Amino acid sequence: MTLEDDGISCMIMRGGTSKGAYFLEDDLPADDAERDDLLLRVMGSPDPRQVDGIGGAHPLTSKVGVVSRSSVRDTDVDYLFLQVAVDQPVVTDKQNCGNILAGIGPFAVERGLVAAGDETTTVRIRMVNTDSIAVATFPTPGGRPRYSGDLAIDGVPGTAAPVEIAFSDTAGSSTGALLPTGNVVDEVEGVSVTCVDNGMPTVLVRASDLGVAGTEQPAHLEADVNLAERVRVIRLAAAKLMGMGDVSEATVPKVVLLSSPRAGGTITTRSFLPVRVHTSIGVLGAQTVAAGICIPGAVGHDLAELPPSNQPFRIEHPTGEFVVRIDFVPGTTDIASSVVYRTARKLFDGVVFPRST
Ligand code: NQM
Repeated sequence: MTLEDDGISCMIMRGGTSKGAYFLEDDLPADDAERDDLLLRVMGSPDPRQVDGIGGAHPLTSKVGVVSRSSVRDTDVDYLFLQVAVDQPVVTDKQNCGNILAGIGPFAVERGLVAAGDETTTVRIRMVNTDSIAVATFPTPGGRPRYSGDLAIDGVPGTAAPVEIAFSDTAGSSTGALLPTGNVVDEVEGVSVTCVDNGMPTVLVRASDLGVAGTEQPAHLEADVNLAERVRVIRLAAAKLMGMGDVSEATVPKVVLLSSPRAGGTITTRSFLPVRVHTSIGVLGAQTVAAGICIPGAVGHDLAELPPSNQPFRIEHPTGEFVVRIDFVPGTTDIASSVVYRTARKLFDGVVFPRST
């Protein structure tokens, strides 16, 4: 029998504003190339509609979380994030994902990797992509994850149970430094940019420098072919300065267009994924924007309405705002830790049958 005939145990979850397929590492091939080939066939890639697989035909719904018992002391589980391209035969582990992360704790309890606590459960998660730690806490009354609850997050209809996620070592976790080029501002392709990495390598650009307001809806920005080309060349050139090499096949760094806040928040964002435009903003993406705009002289610093200390950052995006609480090392703009609230929901649990090779 083959995996095509027997299928593979799989849970589909919404994690934050994303959706993905969650697997136990042991249920997937040990060889990375074989695993990636299998995941393309599970998700239905490459195909713009992913019609022959379970992918959702958008980068935000073509994601995979791979979970195992942690081999590292002081953490409970290892979480490897894999982005499965929609219309290309590409699976990449080069980026992390804080939205799919929101489902990892509940999934670990569902699969028996972590014992549930009495009312709530805290799971220490090693994010393998960036070798950094996230601590997730969520309700588990009666020993099972409870998904229903009262928390609304922008970009998701309705309400669900909160998943609190605390991060402590995100600065430079993908590139080695909060400011990977060593500069607060670089000139790239005639535009001032700030390259920053607080968990998600990102190139901050003033929206007005690219001839847009920064409040346009994603479909409008995606339809602008001149803008797409400017974003593409800026990203490729900035990535070289960030020490990331040729990123033409990679999904990082992201390019985020910044403009002043319009709804009482901290800053307005439009985040390129890097081709499609995010309908909200990523978790680590939002934390990276927050970290960047705090730095005096950085792109966006003069556009931002920075919150008073002890108040959260409210990062405005196309479907609302993303709230992130950041604790700084006293007297500096260095990030000590951050906390976000997400929700996650089990949508389906069963067996998935990949397309044959
Ligand atoms: O930045 C999309 C998402 C993400 C990433 C992306 C994310 C994060 O919203 O932590 O969550 O930027 O590709 O799922």
